[in-house]
Amino acid sequence: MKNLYLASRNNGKIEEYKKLLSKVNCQLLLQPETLEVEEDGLTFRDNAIKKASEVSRKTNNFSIADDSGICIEALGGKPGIYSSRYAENDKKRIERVLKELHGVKNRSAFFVANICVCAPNGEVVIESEAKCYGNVILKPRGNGGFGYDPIFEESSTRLTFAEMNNVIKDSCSHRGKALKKIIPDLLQIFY
Ligand code: ITT
Repeated sequence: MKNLYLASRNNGKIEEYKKLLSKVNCQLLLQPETLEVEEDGLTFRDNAIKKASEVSRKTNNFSIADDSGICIEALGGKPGIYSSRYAENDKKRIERVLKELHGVKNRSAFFVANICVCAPNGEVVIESEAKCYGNVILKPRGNGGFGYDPIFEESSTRLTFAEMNNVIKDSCSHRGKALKKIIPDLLQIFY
């Protein structure tokens, strides 16, 4: 069985990938503690490639990374690629977004996930991107998930990501949809 390093330090993402990759015949390993990747790209794609290729090269194994975030229309697409850096923790990030949207009628937003898989030499072998549309609600709802989940109400279900169980979130989320598209490619490498 081939190894696949998950190039992420985000526990919320890690839990999602453990389930999303359960049908792929790989040994899922976590990014080495000592490996720090600077996210200085200007697009989700740049950052996803950077994370996956550095982890692949340093571990000499396949790796998978995503760069993701929430883009809010009334904020001109912010926080976007800066979603994880918008404040020091999830609670403060949510507070900042709700404050910036105070009194704003247009609450449209979407999540993006750009996934990149690299070969042991750091070469990009699979890429995928997907979005999930919804609205930023007025106050948090639900106890599950991570990040901005409690304030993002997904359009088709009218549930926040934090109100969904894993199966529902994976079926409609940016990450779930981006990963689903590349399952056949992953199965060609990991068999
Ligand atoms: P890694 O780079 O180590 O994977 P990170 O948290 O820094 O962790 P990103 O740079 O891709 O990852 O930032 C993504 C941020 O966007 C994340 O920290 C959350 O704040 C937010 N985010 C992404 N996907 C999300 C989801 O499904 N639910 C809630 N928030 C999400």
